[in-house]
Amino acid sequence: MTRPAFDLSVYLVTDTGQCGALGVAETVRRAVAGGATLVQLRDPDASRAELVALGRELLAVLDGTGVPLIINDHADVAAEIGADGVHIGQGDLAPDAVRAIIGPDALLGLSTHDAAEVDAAAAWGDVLDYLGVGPVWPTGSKADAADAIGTDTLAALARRSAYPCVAIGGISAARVTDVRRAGADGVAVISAICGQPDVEAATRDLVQRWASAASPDQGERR
Ligand code: TZP
Ligand code: MG
Repeated sequence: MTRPAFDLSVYLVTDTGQCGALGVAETVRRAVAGGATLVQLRDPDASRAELVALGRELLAVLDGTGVPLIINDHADVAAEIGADGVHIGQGDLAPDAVRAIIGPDALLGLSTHDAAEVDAAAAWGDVLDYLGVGPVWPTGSKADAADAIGTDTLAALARRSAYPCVAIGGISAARVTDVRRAGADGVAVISAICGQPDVEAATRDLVQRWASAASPDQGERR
């Protein structure tokens, strides 16, 4: 098992609509120039063929950058195009089924919303690599998002988790410090990057705020 090293700190989740005229590939290129550490291709409305084409385009953009490409939901697409990993939700294919499709060397993330899901995830051992936790705040980017959990619950879930945790949902630049203080390992964002007037600058702002925020093990809270 030789999974790529991964850094959850500024994790871009793409939204084709919010990327607008700039497009997903150019948004990803600029976000990575600004310091994004991980990219997830997410487009629930795309056909399989469109995902394969967009995924290949993003792999070309990311080639040589060291930034992994994760595919939302579609393990078969990830395997076909040679993406670095997959991110699944609670309602998707089970983690072991996804792992069988993507092989031992790809990354696998799972979305969680509460303590029961975080505890259940631990049973998957090294089938999983990281957890998504949220939505921390209400989000306009996912129509069927669960209720917001807030930063106290985020902190409790991050402490409880056997895996590194990336927080998601309503995370703006102004909220990055609170997320890091809660003990998460990163921020996953759509609207704080996609559709921003200056994608590279918006990403760099997230990166700098993350870098200058204290995590609980560095600061006063633990
Ligand atoms: N899953 C939980 S919240 C969310 C997803 C995909 C959307 C996050 O988007 P934004 O714009 O960063 O709130
Ligand atoms: Mg899903």
